[in-house]
Amino acid sequence: MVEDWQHFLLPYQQTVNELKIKLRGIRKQYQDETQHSPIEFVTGRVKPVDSIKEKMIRRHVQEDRLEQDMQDIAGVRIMCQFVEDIYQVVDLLRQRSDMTILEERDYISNAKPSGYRSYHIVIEYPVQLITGEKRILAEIQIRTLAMNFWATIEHSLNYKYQGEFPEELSARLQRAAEAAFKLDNEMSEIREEIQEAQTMFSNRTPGDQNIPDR
Ligand code: 0O2
Ligand code: 0O2
Repeated sequence: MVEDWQHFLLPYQQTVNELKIKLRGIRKQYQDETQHSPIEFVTGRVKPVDSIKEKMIRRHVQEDRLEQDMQDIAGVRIMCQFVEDIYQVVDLLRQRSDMTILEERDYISNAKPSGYRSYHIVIEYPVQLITGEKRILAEIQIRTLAMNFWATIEHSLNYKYQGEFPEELSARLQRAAEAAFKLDNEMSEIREEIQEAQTMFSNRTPGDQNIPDR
């Protein structure tokens, strides 16, 4: 039995915190250079203990195998404006020397039957503890804002229906996923125009925004 979950999860919390800071740092650097950032925002969480226990039962994970077999105890999510940004982020992550990519799962080219789309990367990340270095597995999910919108809503419905959606709802969710996919494609078509406008806007200093006096 894992007797002290708080103790067990501490290095995972450290991993999530460090990854959030590092990934948000990428966005800051693009902003500093007034370039379009492929990262819109970053969130992260340590999987709640109840979800860990539930997944251990569902996936037949033995407690002594938990660290190796449950890859998403530490999870960070990177949201992007455009599908193209996702692949740029993946390239950035592949070049980093502070983490090792173990697995990549492309649920964008291969959407899940539910309609779920995202790019998943499993990394091994070294955290420095007072007892020395520990290599922690973490899952990075990279998705567009539209994919995130769909996944967030589908996830909350999942809680209500415990994954057993009525057929009609399931079909509607699949159609909604298609619509989100179309939205992403439409946005990609006008990406250059959008980015030009965003760069122009971010170049303006507060003083020259020409806000009329009241
Ligand atoms: P700001 O100034 O609000 O943008 P923490 O790691 O403590 O900073 P926390 O509470 O752990 O944040 O939350 P989490 O879930 O890791 O990340 C939430 C961050 O995502 C917040 O940023 C939200 O503002 C940001 N966020 C959530 N939804 C959106 C969205 O639709 N668009 C954008 N641009 N950002 C979003 P911060 O870091 O708290 O700062
Ligand atoms: P959370 O923290 O509630 O998000 P498995 O859990 O067995 O399906 P596996 O093989 O370990 O998954 O990894 P996979 O499929 O690469 O990633 C699982 C995670 O992807 C899920 O975590 C979700 O965050 C997300 N995901 C996968 N499929 C769907 C889906 O159909 N809808 C939504 N909304 N999210 C999905 P968890 O375990 O659900 O945890």
